[in-house]
Amino acid sequence: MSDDIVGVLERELGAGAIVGPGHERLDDYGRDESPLPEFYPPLCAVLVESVDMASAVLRICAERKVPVTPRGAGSGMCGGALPVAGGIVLSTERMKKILEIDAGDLIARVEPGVITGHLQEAVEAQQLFYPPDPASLEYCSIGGNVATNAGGPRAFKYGVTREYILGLEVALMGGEVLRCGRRTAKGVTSYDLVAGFVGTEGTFGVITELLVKLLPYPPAAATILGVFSDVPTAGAAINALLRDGLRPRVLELADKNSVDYVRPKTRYRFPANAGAIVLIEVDGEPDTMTMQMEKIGMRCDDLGAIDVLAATEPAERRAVWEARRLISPALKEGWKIKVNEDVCVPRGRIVEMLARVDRVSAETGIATAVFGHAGDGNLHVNLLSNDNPDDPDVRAKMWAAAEQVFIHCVALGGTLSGEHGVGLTKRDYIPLEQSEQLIGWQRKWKAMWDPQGLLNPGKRLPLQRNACSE
Ligand code: 2HG
Ligand code: ZN
Repeated sequence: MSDDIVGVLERELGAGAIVGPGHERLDDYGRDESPLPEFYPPLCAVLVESVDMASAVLRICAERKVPVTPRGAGSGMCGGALPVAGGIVLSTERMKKILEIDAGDLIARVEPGVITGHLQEAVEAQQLFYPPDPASLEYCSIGGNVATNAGGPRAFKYGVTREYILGLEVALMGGEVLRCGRRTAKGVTSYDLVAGFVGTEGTFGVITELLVKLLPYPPAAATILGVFSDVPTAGAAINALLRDGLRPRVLELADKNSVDYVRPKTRYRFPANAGAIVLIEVDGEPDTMTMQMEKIGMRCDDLGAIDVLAATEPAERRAVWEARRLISPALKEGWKIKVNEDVCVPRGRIVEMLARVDRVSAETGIATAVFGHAGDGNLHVNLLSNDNPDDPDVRAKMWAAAEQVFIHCVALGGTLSGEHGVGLTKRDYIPLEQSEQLIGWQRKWKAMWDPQGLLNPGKRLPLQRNACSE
């Protein structure tokens, strides 16, 4: 690895682009929102402002065999943006321009550092809709969302990020720039490289521009809160609503622990007797929406809800959603250790998965909070502890419990991650779900884009013997 890489980058890109040794912010680039106690300071972070700068960084680093870890807003929960192999961090945080919003073509063209919530506000001002709504939407970036193929509550009706990415500009290791995809609503002329890049967590290339698909803004939306006495009844109600064929835009669950931790932090008054909450949101034309609300409310009553509350006013809905998005930060603040998983099971197995999480908690004595996108089978299983986070035995116990959760999830036909990605934290558990053959083909695919293994090394796939050092 070149010793003088920081000096070379400074000369080529200008000192203003470099957060280098001794800079008070450098350590920030060695952390993200994952539950890892370690931090991995890079040699420097390069804050690129254009595709040309990104391409130059990737050329310089490839020539000198320096590892590069791409980074968006650093809100990832699996260590995907941590420079575990050293080298440099390539941050797109300064690439914040919304280049174009076209209401006729129903597309937006944006840089990767645009904050997802800002994109939503900008398109909403033109009566347009960008549905993916990760809970971190106020601070995560659209480039990071593409890198992880982020989901969110509205994925239940509208699908995940991949469904909204029509085209990408990607800077590749070595400096080549590739543009793939299309501006049209349909198109099958080439292999679908866009889909191939989405969700690769910066291991294939660095996204420098995106063409995003938009929808017309739904004329009206309303939120319903089904209050249940316990999680099994709420889980069974979710399954029954799914079987009814109802398609609200959101079908979320939050257990008692999740609600109790967020309660003091939010303006929304959750009912005191809530043992579990089912959060449902409908949208559409006002009259059909009202019909849907009535039907869902009545069904919740039939299915054992102790209360059904409606939030139709924008201010009240904002308060509900603010509360929902605060669950994860509230738990993080409330516990010394929060190992959060995002397993996803087939919809028919939700109730069973919830029961198995309870079993893991009873067997290990580890507290849990479960919430998230239950309608998609995507459950945020949070393992919580107030033991010493620096004690390796404590951490080993937490990860052993997480492994049990993974094993149960896979046994039910599920997958380890529904939306947060693999990064570092799930990398070594992949063989629980995937065959050697499947992992082998993914290694070949990765090697095609990054033959020297320098781009975000040590992520996404289990380490091979003699692979990069950590
Ligand atoms: C959410 O849905 C996020 O709130 C965070 O995906 C989940 O902290 C978590 O477990
Ligand atoms: Zn989530």
